[in-house]
Order: sequence, then structure tokens, then C-alpha cells
Amino acid sequence: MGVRRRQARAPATTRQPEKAQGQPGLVLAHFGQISLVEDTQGEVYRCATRKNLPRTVCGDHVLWQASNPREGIITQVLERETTLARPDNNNRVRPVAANLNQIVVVIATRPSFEYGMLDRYLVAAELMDATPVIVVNKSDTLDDESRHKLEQRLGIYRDIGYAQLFTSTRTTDGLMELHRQLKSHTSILVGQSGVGKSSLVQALLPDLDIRIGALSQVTGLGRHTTTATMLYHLPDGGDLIDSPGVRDFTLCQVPAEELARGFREFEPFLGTCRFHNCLHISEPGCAVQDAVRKGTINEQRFRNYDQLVTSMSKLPKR
Ligand SMILES: Nc1nc2c(ncn2[C@@H]2O[C@H](COP(=O)(O)OP(=O)(O)O)[C@@H](O)[C@H]2O)c(=O)[nH]1
Ligand SMILES: [Mg+2]
Ligand SMILES: [Zn+2]
Repeated sequence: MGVRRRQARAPATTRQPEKAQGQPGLVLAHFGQISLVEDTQGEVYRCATRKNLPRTVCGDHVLWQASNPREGIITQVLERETTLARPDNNNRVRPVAANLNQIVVVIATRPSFEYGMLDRYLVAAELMDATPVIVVNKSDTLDDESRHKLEQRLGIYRDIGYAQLFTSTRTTDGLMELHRQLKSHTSILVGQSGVGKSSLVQALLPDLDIRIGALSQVTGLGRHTTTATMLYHLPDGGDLIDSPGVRDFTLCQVPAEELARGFREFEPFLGTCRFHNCLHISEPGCAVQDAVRKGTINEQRFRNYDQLVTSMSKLPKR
């Protein structure tokens, strides 16, 4: 009897559940002190955050309590599985979104893009274990020749295994493929302002205007909702986060050994250099530099790596 009773008891390692602090919710967006929190039924509430809690970001899982029919207070920010962060204008690390597992880097020929920035996004994705995807939007503006040229230049990314899509919100070219790629992921669209991120969201979410209208009513913030980082549910599963464009995307400081892991084609060579703490810049017996010389690693990608290592010490720490 006594034995059975002991067995019925929770194992010693299981702690008593903490006193419930509220119901689970998902942060769709936050504006200053206010977060838009969606409950498990899909209802959205305008919530303040209890003092002493970290700031919430889009994609955060929280516990919250309703205070009146449309408002509430966040009592706990649950641990983030992943965080996309970047330095702000004051060189402080700012989380952009949480709990995402796919980063869609949107580029276009207008505004023109820079391979350095593309690589920084790809590194950020690799280091947070998110799947990077490259989307070339405005494909309708490319004639056959310029498309071919671009495909060739981007070929090195395909070679190292990154999914790559050409899309157009005008002709709907590539939107089915993009849809398929986004399904059952939590993805964020990133890239410069003007490349068509919000247009892609609009194209993928036919009832977007209705939703934004409904959200505006909750927030009382009007169409401002479209300028914040915002999470949307896709009709066939998966979540899509639209972020306002940034002129430049910089990384936060990471140790150089870690940075090399952000360049996935370096992987087979890491750990085979003469010096175990090799930064692959100018050290003798470096397997990475050797691979660059042999053409196994693309030179442009290596230059971007080199530049990142050099600039790392000026970046804010994570
Ligand atoms: N030609 C062309 N223009 C597009 C396409 N997608 C978006 N645009 C235009 O690009 C501009 C910027 O789009 P927007 O979605 O606001 O870009 P965002 O800043 O990245 O969100 C708008 O004038 C859009 O109409 C596209 O596929 N083809
Ligand atoms: Mg936009
Ligand atoms: Zn090396």
C-alpha cells in the first residue's frame, strides 16, 4: 500500500506547478508600451506589460490576465526559443521578433541590394538555427537577360543549399512556391524598405485589409499597425511576420569562431586548420583560406566574412 502510494506521487524532480499567472497568449505586435496579445481563441487584446518584465516583441509567448473586455496585462514573458536581434541606432541590442524558425530575405533589383547585407541576414539565420530563404521579388521588372545574370550571381547561394525563389506580386509569379515554403513555419520577411515585403503579405493573405481593420479597432492606433513588426496567421498554417524595412542590417557581436559557423560552406573545413583558434583571416595552414584559393569557397563570400570579423569588435554584445 505504502509502496503504491509512493509510486503514485510525482517523481522528486517534478516541481509543483507555479501558481497560474494567467492565460497563454501570443504577441502579434507591440507599440511602445502596448502589446497586441492574441488568446487561444484568436481574440486580440490590448495589453500593458507588468513592471519589471522584459519588453515583449512580436512572436513572444506570454501569460496574461484580462482586465476588461478588450484589455489586459502581461504577467509573464515565456522563454524565447529563438530571437532575431539587431543593434538599434544607439548601438544597443534590440530584439526584433521571437520564436521564428525561418528568415525570408527579400531582395529586388529596385531598390538595389547589396551582397554584404544578404550575407549578414544569412549569418543571423544560421546562428539562430532558422532556415534562410532568399526571395527575389519584382521579377516582373526583369527581362530575360537581367534575370539570367541575377540567377547566375545568386547561383552560389543555391550551390550552398539556400532555397531561392523569384516572385512578383504583379504577375503572381512564384507566389505558390512561396506559399509552400512558408507553410507550417514561423517566418519573418526581412530586407530593405521598398522591396515589396508588405505587398507579399498582402498577396498571400487575401483578407488582410479586414484583419488590419479589426486590429485597428482594438488598438485605436489606426493604420499605424502596418508600420510595426506584425505577425499574421497564414490560411493553411504557419505564421508570417512582416517587418518594416531597415536601411542596413548589422549583426550583434558574436565570437569569431561562432561567426565562421554562420557561413555554412565553411563547415567542412572548420577544425582542420593548423591552429585550433584560427580565425581564417591570414593565419598559415588555414583550411578555409586554402578552400578559397582552390575555388571551393566563393571569394566574395569569404571577403564578406573577413569584413565581418574585422568589424565585430565595434558591434554591441548580444
Ligand atoms: N513591379 C513590382 N512592384 C512591386 C512588387 N511588389 C511590390 N511592388 C511595389 O514596391 C513598392 C514597395 O512595396 P512595399 O510592399 O511597401 O515594400 P516594403 O517596404 O518591403 O514593405 C510599392 O510601390 C509596391 O507596389 C512587384 O512584384 N513588382
Ligand atoms: Mg512594408
Ligand atoms: Zn582557418
